[in-house]
Amino acid sequence: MFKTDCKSWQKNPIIGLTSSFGRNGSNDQVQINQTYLDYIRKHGGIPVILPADAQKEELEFLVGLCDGILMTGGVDLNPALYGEEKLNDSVEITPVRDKSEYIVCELAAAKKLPMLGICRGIQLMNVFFGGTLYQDMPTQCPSEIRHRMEPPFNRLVHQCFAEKNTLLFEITQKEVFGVNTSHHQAIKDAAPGFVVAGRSEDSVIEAIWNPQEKFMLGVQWHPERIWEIESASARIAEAFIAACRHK
Ligand SMILES: [Mn+2]
Repeated sequence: MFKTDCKSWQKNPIIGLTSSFGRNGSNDQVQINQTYLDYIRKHGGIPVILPADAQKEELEFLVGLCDGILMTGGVDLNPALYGEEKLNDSVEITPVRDKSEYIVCELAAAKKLPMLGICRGIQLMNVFFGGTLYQDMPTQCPSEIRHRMEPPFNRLVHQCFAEKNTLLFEITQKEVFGVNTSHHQAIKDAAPGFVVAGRSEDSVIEAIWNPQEKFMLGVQWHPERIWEIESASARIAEAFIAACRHK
């Protein structure tokens, strides 16, 4: 029995998950929200944490073990990465994490690994491949929708309209579905080669994908917190893990 279980477990794809880097008192901490791990496990993947403070050699080894990469959420990217100065004090950066995630992105792209970006993850993918961001949505693109919801985060608070003929629509089979929202930045210009796949009702970009790659999708909301109540978010994980299985 154990052997059988072990074998089927070994067939599951290994998914590398990026992590946060922060401080708690005098301690530096590498962290990840547990919901990301369960989102991967519940859809048939094995989560492996890629430490936010890892150097290149360590990441080369770890990414080498992976069948796919999930770029997770977190604080803002350094605006210098897309050629801008910090707009105001609302922009909170962690250069240590930026550096390791750039290496992960480079390695994953070179290996053509399936990539899913969530929240900061979509922003990271977009900036890495040459796109730009709104640094502070309330200042730069004010809207009636507040894209920073109050907890609990497992609620649907605005909508995403999926563009036809995109991977997002192909996966979800829905033109419109509910999402949660917990971001203070958003994509301004999509990176060269990427296509906008979904927008909210106030036209904020909620999803991008790269049609030249097998699976390179970013979403601005947090599907890992709502997949049990909105099938569109569950299907994203199913399609991602399926792509990693057949990489
Ligand atoms: Mn939003």
